Amino acid sequence: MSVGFKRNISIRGSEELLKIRLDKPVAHAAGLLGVKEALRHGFKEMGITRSMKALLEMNQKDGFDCPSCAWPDPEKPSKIGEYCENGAKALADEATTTKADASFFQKYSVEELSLLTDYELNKFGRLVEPLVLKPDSINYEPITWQEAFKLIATELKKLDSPDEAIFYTSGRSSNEAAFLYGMFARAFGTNNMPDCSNMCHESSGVALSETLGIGKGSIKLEDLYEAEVVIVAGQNPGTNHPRMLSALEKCKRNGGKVISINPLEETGLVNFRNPQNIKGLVNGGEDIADIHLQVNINQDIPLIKLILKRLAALDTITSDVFDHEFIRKYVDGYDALLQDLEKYDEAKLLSQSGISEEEINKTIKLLAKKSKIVVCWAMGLTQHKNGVENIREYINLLLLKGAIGKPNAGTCPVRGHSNVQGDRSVGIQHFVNKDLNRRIKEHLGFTPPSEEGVDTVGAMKAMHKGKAKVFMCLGGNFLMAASDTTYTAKGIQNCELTVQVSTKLNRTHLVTGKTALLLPTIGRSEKDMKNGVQRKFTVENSMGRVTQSRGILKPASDNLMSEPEIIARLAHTYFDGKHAMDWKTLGDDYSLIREYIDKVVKGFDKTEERSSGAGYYLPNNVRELDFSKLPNGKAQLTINKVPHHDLKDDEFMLMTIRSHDQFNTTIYGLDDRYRGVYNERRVLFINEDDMKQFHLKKLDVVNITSNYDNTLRVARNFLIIPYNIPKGNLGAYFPETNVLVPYNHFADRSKTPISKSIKVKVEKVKS
Ligand SMILES: Nc1nc2c(c(=O)[nH]1)N[C@H]1C(S)=C(S)[C@@H](COP(=O)(O)OP(=O)(O)OC[C@H]3O[C@@H](n4cnc5c(=O)[nH]c(N)nc54)[C@H](O)[C@@H]3O)O[C@H]1N2
Ligand SMILES: Nc1nc2c(c(=O)[nH]1)N[C@H]1C(S)=C(S)[C@@H](COP(=O)(O)OP(=O)(O)OC[C@H]3O[C@@H](n4cnc5c(=O)[nH]c(N)nc54)[C@H](O)[C@@H]3O)O[C@H]1N2
Ligand code: SF4
Ligand SMILES: [Mo]
Repeated sequence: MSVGFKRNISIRGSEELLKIRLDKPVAHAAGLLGVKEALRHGFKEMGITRSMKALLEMNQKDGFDCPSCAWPDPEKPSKIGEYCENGAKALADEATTTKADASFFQKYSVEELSLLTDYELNKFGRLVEPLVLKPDSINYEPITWQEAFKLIATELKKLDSPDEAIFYTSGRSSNEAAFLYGMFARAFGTNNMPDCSNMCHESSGVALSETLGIGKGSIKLEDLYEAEVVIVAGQNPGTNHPRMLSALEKCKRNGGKVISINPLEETGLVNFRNPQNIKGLVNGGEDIADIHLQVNINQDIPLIKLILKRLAALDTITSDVFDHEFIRKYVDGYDALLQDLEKYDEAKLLSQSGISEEEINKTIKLLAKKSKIVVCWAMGLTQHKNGVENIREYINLLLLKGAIGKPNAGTCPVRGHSNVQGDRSVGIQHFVNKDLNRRIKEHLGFTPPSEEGVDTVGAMKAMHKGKAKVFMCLGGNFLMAASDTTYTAKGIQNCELTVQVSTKLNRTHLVTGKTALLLPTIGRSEKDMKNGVQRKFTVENSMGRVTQSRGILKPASDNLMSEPEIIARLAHTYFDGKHAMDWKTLGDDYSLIREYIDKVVKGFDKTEERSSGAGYYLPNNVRELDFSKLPNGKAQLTINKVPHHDLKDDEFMLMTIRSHDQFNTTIYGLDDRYRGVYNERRVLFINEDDMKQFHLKKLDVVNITSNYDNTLRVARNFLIIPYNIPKGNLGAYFPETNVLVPYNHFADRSKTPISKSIKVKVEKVKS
């Protein structure tokens, strides 16, 4: 392939060419401006009629599930609309009327396209026909669906071992698509099934499984409404789960209190105007967080240890701070934990956490007599070396307070992608589940492999070492989502064939194996028709409720294929119609897939009928206070170490976070309204004292470097932004900073990359 193309295309309009503008962070989340923003995106991308029609059906019982985050809909949705600004943006992004067809790919080579930003790539619109990039070509060209399936089948058959193929999944796929995909990978012979969850809530899954016996949260949406205290730790709901603010608002109206634990004072937790009620539209809103504990990055463990120590001290006096009856009946490890807490010095814990004595006192006062406590969390806890321990420490607090397995109390790991939880439930797992394997054998008629496969980090390494030759992705943008972008890119380029089932153009389509296939699929909001009948599919939200989803818009092209059908037809071609499962028929009729899911996946039952309307809850042992699978049949208190980072004088802790205008690697726009940054994403949030100490001025240009295992990694040309963030801490956006995250550093046991605590230095390039 030739090199040295000039960057001769730009789709940035005059609006986007503006220079960076800074403003105060927006004080109020949502409200009128939120509604206006949502509609602006919708109208621009998909026209007024389509936008209004689609928005009114989003998250309604007979409509479709919002393609954005996994926050649940209320069991009784409001008729005037159950969506938020960012849900509307996600919809507009998917349902855009702009299209990247074969003539577009003929005009621009892969190399020319790769010079554009992620924001620009996404703006080219929907992928509308299957395309192939041949080894001797620099342009994608059209291919028929059948030829594409044959090509994949041929490459798969050439492999020396099934483990030379890797099947990645991103969390937007339906239960039906994910089930077929996972079963195809197993029928083909591998458990190489990394998924986006490995980079996301894997630490939660591990921590919850070993302490409470299920890798999912325990609360239902309605539990939040009457909780006495909701702790929101390491999560930015105003941007990433906006309708969670409505639930918190309800909780507050009922007298509940909210504690935010976060290095940043995130908009929305401060003041929230609910666009779904008139008061919220026009008036001042609700201050959501009663207490903000501005913790240092990755110092949640010392903070919680300090809180536990103080509560324990009070409990020795009054005996009613911890729930002793609950602990006796259901909890293991009480004495050991209390003994361990004695080892720690309170003053040291306080200084490590970065919180003031006054705030700690307020927190203790609030928590002491309360037992209806919910802890909500997301990536601020999971993406650290000690991610699993972080979560276990918060679970200690809940268990000591008896705040588990009762109404209005419990765990709430707030999931990311709209169906990431469902995908895992129906079998996207790289590890071996003997029980599942037994049922596959019994009901699907083939023997699945019994060796553990690779997760995301394992996939990156296998490709890098040339051990993987075929890499298929059901959605997502693996290159930009995974850590260590340069390392990952080299790995992907080692493959013989890369296959991307996608809706929109992204960088993983441009950094490819020797041959690459781009298979365009139907989005959530679109009608999935077969022989004149519309098909439905199912999803599972963050709280374990299974519901149906049915798109309403005309698909972006007649040449799209649904995800289940793509997998079914690939499997049919690969097995040449000779396999225990009738793949072709399954791809046509999803109700048959649901029948198989009911038989093979524990907890799914009569999904065909029960998924309609408000849907149904999957079983959850924590809600039943059943810990019989755990040691001594009890929930487990755990002893967790305080993390030490040993930063040198010129080193900082960097967290890589989301702006208000992106969904993971999909960049909707260049603004982060809630943090007051406009027209620019290459920014570095830093404390003003640190700026003084390191002689940095606002908008200075810096390079950020990390040095792990003697490898220097550099993210170039970031603008300095003074911000309310603890000293020694930095914030910058993902995925621009993924180049800094070392592939070999991840959470113990969950292997989630350390995207929220990267040791870095800052070097001034120019003022
Ligand atoms: N609009 C929109 N919605 C989304 C997404 C999106 O990109 N855009 N992504 C989806 C996905 S896949 C996910 S996983 C979720 C992500 O949802 P979040 O986890 O809310 O997303 P992040 O931006 O990664 O924010 C992490 C938060 O943790 C804080 N934090 C960082 N380090 C620490 C720490 O050490 N301790 C504590 N206590 N806090 C810390 C940060 O300041 C930030 O507020 O959102 C989902 N929803
Ligand atoms: N540094 C750093 N890295 C991170 C994170 C972080 O906080 N910091 N967060 C991590 C997290 S939590 C996650 S979940 C991962 C996200 O990792 P991924 O899930 O791999 O990435 P996304 O950006 O969500 O994927 C976007 C692409 O999905 C495709 N797509 C969208 N809708 C559909 C659909 O309906 N079907 C199909 N087939 N394709 C579709 C589009 O082509 C789009 O370009 O990133 C992780 N990486
Ligand atoms: S909270 Fe999440 S699921 Fe609900 S409408 Fe907003 S983006 Fe969609
Ligand atoms: Mo995620």
